[in-house]
This record gives sequence, C-alpha cells and structure tokens, in this order.
Amino acid sequence: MSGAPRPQGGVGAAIGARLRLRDLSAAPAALNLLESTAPVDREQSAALLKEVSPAALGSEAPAHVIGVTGPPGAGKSTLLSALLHAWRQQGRSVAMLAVDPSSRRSGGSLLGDRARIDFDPTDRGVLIRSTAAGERLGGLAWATRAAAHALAAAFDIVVIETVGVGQAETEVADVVDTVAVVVQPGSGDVLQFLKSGIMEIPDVLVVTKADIGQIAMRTRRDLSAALRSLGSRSTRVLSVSSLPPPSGIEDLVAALEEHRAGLDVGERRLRARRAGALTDFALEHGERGLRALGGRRAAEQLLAAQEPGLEVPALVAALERGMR
Ligand SMILES: Nc1nc2c(ncn2[C@@H]2O[C@H](COP(=O)(O)OP(=O)(O)O)[C@@H](O)[C@H]2O)c(=O)[nH]1
Ligand SMILES: [Mg+2]
Repeated sequence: MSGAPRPQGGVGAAIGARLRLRDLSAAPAALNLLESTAPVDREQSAALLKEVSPAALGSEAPAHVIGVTGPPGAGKSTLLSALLHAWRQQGRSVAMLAVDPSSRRSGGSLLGDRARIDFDPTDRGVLIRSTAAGERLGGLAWATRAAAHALAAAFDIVVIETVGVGQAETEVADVVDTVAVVVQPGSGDVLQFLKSGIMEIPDVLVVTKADIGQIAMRTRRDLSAALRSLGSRSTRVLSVSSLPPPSGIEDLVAALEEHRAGLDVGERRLRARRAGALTDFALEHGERGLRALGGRRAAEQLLAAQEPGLEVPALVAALERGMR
C-alpha cells in the first residue's frame, strides 16, 4: 500500500451504514465497490461488509436470500420476472443477482434467445444486476457472495440466479437460505442427478412450462417419486407456468416462505460465513496456507472459535493471524 493513510469511516463504511438503515439507493454503489478488484477498494469493501455484519446489525440480515439455479433454457429468467411481480405486489423490495456464464465463454451465444428478467426500471424497490461468473475454483465469485451479504441488510428478498445443475447448486447452497432448482419438463438430468446423489436435494424443485401439459405433469410426478424413494419429505415439488397468464407462482412464493420459516437462519448463515471465509482464504493462500494453519480441520476449529457475528473478511483475517 502506498499514499496517505485512509481516514476512519471511509466510503465503504458510509455505504454499508446506509444499507444497514435499509437505504436501497445505496445498493448500486455497494455493488460497484464490491466488484472492484483494486486493493484500496478491497479494503473499503471489507469496511462495508463490517457495517452490515450480524455483529453491527445486532441480528442476522433480514432478507430472505434465495438461490435459483437450473440449466440454460429451463425458464429461470421468465420465472424470476413472474416472481418479481408477485413479490412487488406484496410490497417487498427485491434484489436479483444473475451470475452470467457467458462471461466465461466467448461471445455469449450460449444464451441465444433467452429471456431477460422483465422489470420496471423506475421502480426503486428493485435492483437487478448481472455479475461475471468468476473463477470456477472459488465457487461463486467473491463479489457475488459479498453482494448477497450486503444486499441482505437492505432488501426484503435477495435472489442469486446461477446456471447449471449439480455443481452450481452446491455452490449457491453455501450462500443462500433457500435453494430452488428449476427443471425443464421432459429433461431427465435433474432426476438422474438426484437419484445418483450427484446433486444435493434442493429445498424446492420447480418444474416450469406447466402450460405445455402432460410432459410437465409427468416430470413433476417423476421428481416427487424420486424424492420419496430418497426418503426426502421436506422438499416441495411445484409446477409453474411463467408466461401470461402465469400459474403456480403464488404457491411457489408460499413454498419459499414456508422453507424460510422452518429454517434456523442464524445457524445456516453462520455456516455460510465460515465456508465463505475458508474459500476466500484458500484462494488467497492456497494449500500452503491451509498447511500453515495445521490443515483444513484446524482452520475450521479456528473459525468456530471466533465470534459468531463476524463478517467474512474478519474471519479471513483471523485465519491469516493463525498462520503466523
Ligand atoms: N411455454 C412456456 N415457455 C416458457 C415458460 N417459461 C419460459 N419459457 C420459454 O423458455 C425459454 C427459456 O426461458 P428463459 O427464462 O430464458 O430460461 P433460462 O435460460 O433458464 O433463464 C424462452 O423461450 C421462454 O419464453 C413457460 O412457463 N411456458
Ligand atoms: Mg436466463
């Protein structure tokens, strides 16, 4: 680091404090800061996250953080448009972070004729952002995880949309309260992944395009049967149609709500912060760093000994102190 020392309470802390007071207009600046990779911005990002940590809030961030994942073309964006509308009707503020896989490939033709999330750009209760997918190794990009933590202080609902089945779902499960997997009627991949144990059982399964009829109903039945044979009783399987006139959206809103209501949010978020800290530490210091701590197990114990309300950068700092 060079230059003059930064004053206490810099721009990161100011943005964080506004989010903590649920000032939604601070959100775009927060996302810009968290996405910046400049070292000085990283410092300010850490200051921002400290302001919205459970320690600063006095409780877990109020939002329901929801992961929506599924293969390209399954109908995620169209569904999110319908959900957004339903949530706004209830008067709830919504932030949606779409993790864009096209940034990892050339051109972005992968997304072809896909729908965009449809929203009113003058609506101040809504924030939609596409973010780059980041390095695969680290799971969800640091900026996406950090953004979810920050926005959860201000918004009622925070959605992270990721593309894929299996890995993508596991990654998002580390960050969110509720995982919804979106299934294209007639495609067997989610069914096979569930049966073979490749993918963890999601909290909610959503079969899209109910309007196309039989095949959507059969997919829903097959998934329900597979879940029963796996002994899962808590996962809800729903069928929706997102194109006008939509159907099943209210039930989905209720099912998401129900999952959140039955959750120990504090426990789940604490686990997520610790997992995130380990990921960030390993990205920064590699296997050598983990060895310097005495291995992954020791790192986990060190994290478990920290104050539960600490935010991810503070936990990473604690691990770094443990290296010496
Ligand atoms: N018939 C029908 N088509 C749908 C429905 N939802 C999405 N689609 C179509 O499926 C295609 C992919 O949808 P999109 O939302 O872009 O999928 P994503 O890639 O998962 O985000 C688009 O052509 C949508 O119009 C639905 O409920 N019914
Ligand atoms: Mg999409």
